[in-house]
Amino acid sequence: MSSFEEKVKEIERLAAEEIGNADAVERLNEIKVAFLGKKGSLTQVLKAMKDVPPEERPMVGKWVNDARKKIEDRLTESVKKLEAELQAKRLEAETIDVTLPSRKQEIGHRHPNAVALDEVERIFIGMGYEVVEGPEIEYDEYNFTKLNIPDNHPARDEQDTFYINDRILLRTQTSSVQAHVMEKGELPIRMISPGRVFRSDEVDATHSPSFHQIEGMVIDKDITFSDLKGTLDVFAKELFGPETKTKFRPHHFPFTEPSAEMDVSCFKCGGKGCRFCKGSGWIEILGCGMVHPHVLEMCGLDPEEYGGFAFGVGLERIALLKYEIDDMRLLYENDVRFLKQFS
Ligand code: 2U9
Repeated sequence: MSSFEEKVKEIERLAAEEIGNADAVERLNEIKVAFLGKKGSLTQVLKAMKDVPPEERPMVGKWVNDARKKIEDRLTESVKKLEAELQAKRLEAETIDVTLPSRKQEIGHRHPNAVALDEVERIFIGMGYEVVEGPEIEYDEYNFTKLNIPDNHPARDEQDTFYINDRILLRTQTSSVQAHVMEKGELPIRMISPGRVFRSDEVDATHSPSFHQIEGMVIDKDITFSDLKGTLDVFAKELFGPETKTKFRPHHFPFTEPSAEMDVSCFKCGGKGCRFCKGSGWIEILGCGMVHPHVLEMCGLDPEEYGGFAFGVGLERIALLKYEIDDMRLLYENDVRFLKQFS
């Protein structure tokens, strides 16, 4: 064997050995440069061709080319193999075990106000009432004047009412919605108006500057105080259970005459007296009365022909009582740990 042939074979053997030992694509690139690059060992052999007799040069050229081809093939094959191994490792690291239990997602819950409102609406819709909503920003005329609360009435005081300007305010009661409906003059009226109201109150366990009311009103011919009592008695029994008793105490509101407050027998102790009803056996629940003739007149109705009753109840008060929550602030914080008790 000529020394050239031996040299080429030796280079080929060395390259094969180094390619076999390479453990990274970068290393294979280095090997490529070391053997096949401009200054590579195989290229050096070609450069030494000038010392070869001309008739032997084609033979030497063939050896070199064959060796180059073999080294290139080995390199390509090794690159492929290493990349496949790398990909396999990556896939293994990224494997997801789809049989593992998933992390529990906290989902939202309905607010006690929303649950209580649904219940109240269901009861009144069942008695043929319509649910009407109105604007939270009102004219003082609809919030006060038409409800028989004159200019000098203490309820208009800055301390109780958020005024936007001297005629426009954040409504302090949803009765303003009723005043609008009466003015439309489509009679008879049987409606409730639930919604947010605003009063300039300090926050404590039973007060908030923003809370919700549900006010109701019936206007027709020949409506009596017995209609009021019967309707609200049905409402109380539906809301707190069929054994619930009701009691009406005289009261005063500017927009109703006569006026009353309704108590329900304590649904905790059945009326015997307990901590819940502070020993009295009764729980105050709402205000009510016969719509004042002045109010009817100011809203465009003839009090000689039409009359009716009205009532108002605080939604938060219903929610606190029904779900036995002892601090109203819990209703405004929206802490999921609190809300999750309600479905
Ligand atoms: C018109 C005429 C009269 C609605 C009424 C009450 C009594 C009442 C309060 C109870 C607690 C609201 O949530 S609360 O602060 N309301 O006591 N509301 S009679 O009377 C009306 C309504 C509309 C045109």
